[in-house]
Amino acid sequence: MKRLIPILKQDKVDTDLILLIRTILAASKEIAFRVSQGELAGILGSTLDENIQGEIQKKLDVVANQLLKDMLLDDDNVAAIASEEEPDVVPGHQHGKYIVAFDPLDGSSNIDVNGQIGTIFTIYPVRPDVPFNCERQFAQPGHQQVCAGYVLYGPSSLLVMSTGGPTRCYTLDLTHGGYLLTRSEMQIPTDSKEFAVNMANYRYWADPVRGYFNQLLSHPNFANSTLRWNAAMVGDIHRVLSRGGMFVYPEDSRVGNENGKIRLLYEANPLAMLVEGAGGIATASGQRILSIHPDSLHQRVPVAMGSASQVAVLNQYLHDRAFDESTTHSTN
Ligand code: AFP
Repeated sequence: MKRLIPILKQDKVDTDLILLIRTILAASKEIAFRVSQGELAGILGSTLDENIQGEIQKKLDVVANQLLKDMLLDDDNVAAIASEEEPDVVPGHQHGKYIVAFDPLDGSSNIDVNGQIGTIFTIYPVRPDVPFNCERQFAQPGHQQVCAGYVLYGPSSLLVMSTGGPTRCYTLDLTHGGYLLTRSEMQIPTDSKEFAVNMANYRYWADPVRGYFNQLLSHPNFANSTLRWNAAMVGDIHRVLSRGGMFVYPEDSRVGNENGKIRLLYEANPLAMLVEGAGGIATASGQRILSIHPDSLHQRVPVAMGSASQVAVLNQYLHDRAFDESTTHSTN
């Protein structure tokens, strides 16, 4: 089986970028080890602190964030860091070539139940036109990512990553501590009966979103549809990449969720790059996620990504309903 670094060299990835990816993966191996230790490492449960999203931080969130931050700040290639667990940009090295954003542990609510969790990361080239350590460094649309990936800590630890070409999957080999290539080109089936959405949020959705899911649950055209929900986007997207389906987190009426829950910079963009690299589509209110120009570090976006035909049907339905509503208003 092929090892990661020779594959990256074969893909002609810049040497400094390879070194940076190695840094992130070194941190991921530390996190994987602590996750596997669970209660024995004393890292289950919550801290007394809240992150910038107003969510109580889990101990493992804090540990994973610190590991990634410390190791990345030791890397001269890193100009700046952004994290779900950090309110502001963390300055790195003035002459660093890259900026890095990450969600150190996606799916935190699964930590204490031994469920799927993962680290999501993204790398952009540094912007030469703004100071190396300012928030505007991260105001780049997702199509400018030079690398996106996640490490899924499940029964085995998997790395799914793209450096602009295909989305590849590697498995962490605990016997020698390296990632080995296990799927060289992930390909999302164009159609599937599976969908992932938190149906408990139905009461908060707008009418068109409710209408689509009513149809999905009851219309004969959608017979055999099956719901899967991990409460960890990284796990849901891994299933979608593996056997198709669609992940949806729409905007809703709860305070703070006007644009949904998923963060553009370190969740939606990297996962969108992986989904597109595997032949799927990734949208926010019908727009390609990778073309969105960010307006803030922790910006949220409503998300629909996965099998091309399934996401297209959803977007068409929402588009038609929006059109119906606008024509009804204009004729009244
Ligand atoms: P965390 O970043 O707090 O772990 O949140 C995970 C997440 O953003 C995403 O991974 C899940 O799909 C989603 O939240 C789950 O949200 P619900 O609370 O609505 O199930």
